[in-house]
Amino acid sequence: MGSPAIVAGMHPQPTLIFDVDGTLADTERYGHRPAFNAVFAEHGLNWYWDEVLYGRLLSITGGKERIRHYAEVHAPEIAARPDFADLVQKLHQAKTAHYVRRVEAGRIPLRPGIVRLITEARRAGVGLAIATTTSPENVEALLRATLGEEAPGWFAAIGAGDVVPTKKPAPDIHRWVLDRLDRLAAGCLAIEDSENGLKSALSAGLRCLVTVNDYTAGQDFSGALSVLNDLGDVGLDDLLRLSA
Ligand code: XBP
Ligand code: MG
Repeated sequence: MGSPAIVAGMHPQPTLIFDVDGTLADTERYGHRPAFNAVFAEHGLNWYWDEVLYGRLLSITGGKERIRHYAEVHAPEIAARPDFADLVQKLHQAKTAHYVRRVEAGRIPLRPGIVRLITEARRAGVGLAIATTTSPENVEALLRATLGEEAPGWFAAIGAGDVVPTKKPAPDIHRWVLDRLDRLAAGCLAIEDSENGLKSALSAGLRCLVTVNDYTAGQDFSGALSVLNDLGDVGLDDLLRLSA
C-alpha cells in the first residue's frame, strides 16, 4: 500500500495551471498586436488595430475569431467574399509566424515572479500546466525563448488554441487540461489575467488567482481568490495556501 498521500487519485502537491497571454507575459502588447498589424499591412489591408481598439477586440478570444469579428463589423465587403474563410486562415498563419519571430528574438520577457515561481514549483514537485486560447506554436516559442529548450517538457499538460471546440470564457480548455492531468479541479489552482479566463476556470470548477495587466484592469473578477498586479511578491507557499 503506498504512502497515504500517493493513494490513487490523490497527489502530494497541487498543480498550477497557468494562462499564457497576459499572465505568463505581456504578449498582447509586445507580440500579438504588432504581429496582426504587420500582417494586415503585408496583405494590403488598411486595417490597423491601435491599443484602444485592440483592447476592445480582446473580448473576442482566439486570433482567427478576432480577425473574423473585425472584418464582419468593419469590412463587411471582405467578410462577404467567398474566400473569406481561407483569407482568415492565411492571415492568422502569417500572424503566428510573425509572433513567433518576435518571441524568438527575445522581445517578450516573462512577467514579474513567473521565472522564480516556475523554478520553485519544479524544485518542490508542484505540478505545472498551461490552459490558453493562443496557438500551441506560440506557447512553445515563448517557453523556449524565456525558460530554455527543455521548458515545454516541464508542463504536464499544455492545452492551447483549437484543441477544444469552444474558447474561453467557455470551460473547455481548463476541462481538457484537467482531463490530461487526470486530476480533480480541487487539487489545482488556475492563474489568469482576464475576465474571460477567470470565467473559464471557474466554470471548470477551479479556484483562480488573477494577475491583471493594462488590457484587463477594470474587468469583472468576481469569484477570483485574489486579484493582484503581478506575482512579483508572491511566494510559492502563498500559491499553495490558496490552492489548499
Ligand atoms: C489570449 C487570446 C489569444 C491571443 C492571440 O489567450 O485570446 O487568442 O490573443 O493568440 P490566453 P492566437 O489569454 O488564453 O492565453 O492568435 O494564437 O489566438
Ligand atoms: Mg490571458
